[in-house]
Parts: sequence; structure tokens; C-alpha cells
Amino acid sequence: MARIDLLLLHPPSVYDFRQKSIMYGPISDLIPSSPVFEMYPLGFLTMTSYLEARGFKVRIVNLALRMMNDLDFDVRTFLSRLKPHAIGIDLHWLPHAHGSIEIAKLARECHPDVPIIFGGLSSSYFHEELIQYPVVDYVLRGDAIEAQLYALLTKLRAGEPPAGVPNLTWKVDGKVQVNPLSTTPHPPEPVDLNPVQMIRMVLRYRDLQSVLPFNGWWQNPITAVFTVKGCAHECLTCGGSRQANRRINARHEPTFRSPENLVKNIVDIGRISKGPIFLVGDLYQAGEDYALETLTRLGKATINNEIIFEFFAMPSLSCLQAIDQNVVNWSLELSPESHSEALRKVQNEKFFYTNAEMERVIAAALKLRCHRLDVFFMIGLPEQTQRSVMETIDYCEQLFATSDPRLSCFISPMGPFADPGSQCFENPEKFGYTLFARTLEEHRELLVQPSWRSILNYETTVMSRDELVDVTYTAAAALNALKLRYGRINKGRGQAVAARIRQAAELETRLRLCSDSGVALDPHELELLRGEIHDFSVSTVCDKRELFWRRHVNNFKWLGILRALLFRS
Ligand code: B12
Ligand code: SF4
Repeated sequence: MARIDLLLLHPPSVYDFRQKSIMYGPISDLIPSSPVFEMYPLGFLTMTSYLEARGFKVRIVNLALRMMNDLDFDVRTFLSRLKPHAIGIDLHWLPHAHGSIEIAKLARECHPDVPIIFGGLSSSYFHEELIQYPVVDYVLRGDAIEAQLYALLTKLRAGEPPAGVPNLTWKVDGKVQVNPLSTTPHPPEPVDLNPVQMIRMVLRYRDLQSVLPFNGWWQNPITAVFTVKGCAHECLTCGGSRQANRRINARHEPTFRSPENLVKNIVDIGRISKGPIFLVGDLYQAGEDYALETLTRLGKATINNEIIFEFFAMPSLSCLQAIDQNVVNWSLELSPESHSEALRKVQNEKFFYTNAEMERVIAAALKLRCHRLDVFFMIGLPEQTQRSVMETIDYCEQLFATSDPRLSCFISPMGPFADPGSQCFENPEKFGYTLFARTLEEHRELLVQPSWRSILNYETTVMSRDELVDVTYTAAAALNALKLRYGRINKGRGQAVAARIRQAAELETRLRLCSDSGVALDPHELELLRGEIHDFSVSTVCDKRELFWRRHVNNFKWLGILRALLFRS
């Protein structure tokens, strides 16, 4: 069996979701994952690239996806067949609070002497609580820890104590040690993400299933390329905002990838995949010169993949033209969060833009070659009422009426959790939030509640958890009806979504009544809900397929893959 120096495991949100009767709700409808949150962090790929380039053998296993795709997949049996020297588990997104610890327990059972390392944003935030779990040996804090992980693995291999490894929280004889955060955790050039390493990994371990990022990726092979570590913005609800990054990662300013390195990464992906490439982070955050240099390089590289740009602030019209001149196939994502300018201002005061400014950008993009323009709205904002949410849907109608079918709108609740480290989590009273969980353990308990209403870790002073749930389904049904009317979705799909929303809302109401009256749900219904992740929690605010781009008959460039394997590191 091929050597494994580091086994990277991605847990499901809840272990074992296949045995539990939980209605997760539409908490993942606007991302490719299901409510199991089976997508592993991009950082798995950067860590792999860094370590493999230095002689370590890394294997990624997406346990969440394996469990979803094969109901008989037994985690214990699978893990016990492997012989790793170290195990890494991500607790990056807080919704993995339950699954990550449970997977660590299984890993410990199978490999009592193998060190278990946790990492990711939520691990960093909760490091002092996390290290108290007996199954957690090390927590690596920070958002750019490739070098520190390499140092830790090297020490472990040599049998030396990791006293000098920056960013590490660990234990000596049960006593917690918190090594200081590195003063240079922010390499000017964030570590590359080499897609060829993934193919090598598949061949080395003869296991494709474990490396796939989410259910359906093979048919919709979207890839993401990050442009930045950290963020310049201060959105109140975001755990990756500037002040959250300061607090958790000691990252005071965002660090941008060089245009050269960024475009190289896009070109590398374009050589092997025809799928869309999502540029994570607003290119114009680093200034117009940075964006223009990136776009000029992209223009010279002649990429045919669809490139998806997101804007956090509204770009100038010349920015849009620069995209159009240099990128053949492009799409745009905007997240105004609400139609209400007042609410938008509360959410992100510094980079506020008006509806009129956004509408000018929309009109200009649609006059150019922009293939698709998605506008995202959110439920659960500070000061947002039920009425305001429904007015957002009215605004969507306005956008539909004045734009062509390349524009679509989406709305979803902030969920399941308000992000730790965000301002609304750190100062809930100030921003009108009530939190139902603060610690890691409290979040673990929330995750196994029977319905998403009681899983939400927050409500606002103007919308209770019940109201957040109710308005989500009402708004989703109204938006879906608009999409049908304005031809954004075909009749069959639109009607199916409407039926799913009705069914989900009815079940949620029954669960609520049972919970409020202390009566158990009908055993037959409980059994129907056991292991259920699709019928009541997927495509219940929009059809999941609306998220994906057009497919190719053949999504991959096999010759390019072969060439990359033969000639590149
Ligand atoms: C891009 C992005 C996404 C992409 C996913 C990309 C991906 N596969 O990683 C999409 C849009 C799909 C997404 C979805 C979600 N996201 Co998101 N996302 C981001 C964003 C904007 C950037 C993250 C990024 O590019 N990181 C760069 C990569 C290279 O680094 P990394 O993955 O973080 O990995 C490094 C470290 O974290 C660490 N690390 C990570 N894992 C491990 C494991 C071990 C063992 C070790 C040692 C280290 C380690 O080391 C890595 C290398 O240095 C951040 C906001 C921000 N400004 O950071 C939000 C953010 C991370 N997302 C967040 C959330 C809540 C979600 C969702 C739960 C939202 C939802 N309900 O749908 C889902 C979960 C998806 C899933 N797992 O299935 C929150 C997390 C808050 C929290 N503490 O829980 C953030 C902070 C802000 C936000 N609200 O969007 N997201
Ligand atoms: S939500 Fe706001 S703060 Fe968070 S990553 Fe996006 S722009 Fe930055």
C-alpha cells in the first residue's frame, strides 16, 4: 500500500447523518454542497501541493462525500485499512463541529498512536476549547499554515517536541501550550494550488471517489481559485471579514496573490478542465492596476473556460470593459444582500453602493459579453424585517423586468450559524442579535436538533427563529414564481421547486408543533426523515441546478491531463 505521511479527512457536518432524523433546511441551497457540507476546504489542495513538493505523501479522503454516495460505506472499516503517520481533520466551517470531533474519535480508535491535527478557521477560533477534547492532539491556527504544518510533521517524524512550531496549540502531559502566532504568517505569495497533484493522488491511491470535492462535481466540474487571503471589507455577518481576520488569524490586511501566480493557476486548470473557474475575492479589491494586470495576462493566455468574477463594491464601467476585452467567457456575481440601501449600509458601511449604481453595472455587463449575472440576497441581516424580505422579492421582479434572462436572483437564509469572529457574533446585542450558542460544544449540540429552526444559532431582535424560517419559505416561493413568470426557470423545474418548498414548509410546521407541544413526531414520518438530506433540504429555495454553468459533452481535457502528468511536477 502506498505510503501516507498525512491523511487529510473531511468530515460530514453531522456524524452519522445517515442514522439521524434531522430536517437540515435550505442552509446549503446556494452552494454546490448538500446540507452534509461535503466540500472540503481549498486549503487541502494548497497544503497538499506544499507538502508533496517537499517529499511528504498526502492523501485526501472526503469522508462526507463517501458516506453520502454509499450508504454502506463504513468509516471505521475504511480508516482501519489505512496506515497514516499523521491525520489532519478540518474544522474550518463551524457546521462541521459535530462531524469533525466524531470522526476524530473513530480515527483514534483505529489508530491510537497516530497524532491527530485539527485546522481551519473554526479550529483557530475555538482552539483553546478544541484542544481539550482528548482526541485532538494539535490545533494549527491561521489561514496560511502550510509552512507550519510542514514544520510540525517534520518534528513529529523526528520524534521531537513541536515547541518551536508557530501557530500551534498542543498539550504536554495534558497541559495546554499555546505557541505564539507566527509574525510572518502571510507569505507575500500565497501557496500555489496545483491541480495535477490531485490527479497524482488519485492514481497513487487508486481512489477517485475520495478526492472529489462535492456530489455532482464530475458532471459540473467547477473549480475555485483564490485571489486573496483575508478581506478588506467589514460585513457585519462575516467571519472572514477584516476584523475577524485580525482577531483569529492576526492578519491585519488582505494579502493578494500576484497576478502572475494567479493567472498561472487559472492556465494550469484550463489545461485539464473545460469547467468554469470561480475567482474567489473581488479582483478590484487590490486596486485597478492589480486587476488590469491580471486581466491583461488572462487576455494573453487565451483561456476558454468560463471565468466567474465577484464584486464586493461596484466596479467602474471601464473595469467591466477590461474584463470583456480580455476574457472570452465570463460571468458576474453580485451580493447586495438586500434591496434596502439602509440595510446594505448597516451590513457594509465602508463600501456601500446604491441600487442605482448596481443597476448601472448590471445594464453595462449585459450589454457586453457577460454570459450570466447572478444577484444574491440574504435573510437574517441586522434590522431586516419579514416585510423587508418580501420587498426584496419585489425588487427582484424589477430586475427581472428590466434585464434579459442572463440575469437571475437568489435568496437564502444566513445559516445554519452566524459566523464566529463576525461582528454580529462578537457583539450580538449591539447589532440586534440573540445567540443560542457561544461555545464549540454548544454548537455541536445545536447541530443534532431535529429541525433547522432549532439548529440556527441566532435570531434577531426583529425576526425570531420561527419568523426567519417562515419568511424564508414564503420569499423562496414568491421568487420561484417570479422566475417562472419571467422565464428564468422552465415550467417543469419551477413547479417541482414550488412543490418542494410547500412540502418542506409543511414538515417544518409539523416539527415545530410537535416540539412546542412536547409531542413526538409520528414514527412513520420520523422514519421517513431518517438519513434524509435531499427531499426536504435540497432545492427548497431554488433548483440546485440553477447554480451550475452549461456543461460540455466532455468536461475534461484528457490529453492535457496526460501531458501534465508526464511533464510537470
Ligand atoms: C471561497 C469560500 C467558500 C467556497 C468554498 C471554497 C472551499 N472549498 O474552500 C464556497 C462558496 C463553496 C463556500 C461555502 C461555504 N462557506 Co465559505 N468562504 C469562502 C471564503 C470567501 C474564502 C475562503 C478561501 O478561499 N480560503 C483560502 C484557502 C486556500 O484557504 P483555506 O481553505 O481557508 O485553508 C487554509 C486554512 O483555513 C487552514 N486549514 C483549512 N483546513 C485545514 C485542515 C487542517 C488539518 C489544517 C492543519 C489546516 C487547515 O490551512 C489552509 C491552508 O493554509 C471565506 C471568507 C474569507 N474571506 O475567508 C468564506 C467562509 C470561510 N465561508 C463560510 C461559510 C459559513 C460557508 C458555508 C458554511 C456557507 C453555507 N451555509 O453555505 C459553506 C460551506 C461549504 C461546504 N463545506 O460544503 C464562513 C466560515 C465561518 C465559520 N467559521 O464557519 C466564511 C469565513 C465567510 C462566509 N460566511 O462566507 N465558501
Ligand atoms: S462577506 Fe464581506 S467581509 Fe466577508 S468575505 Fe465577502 S466581502 Fe469580505
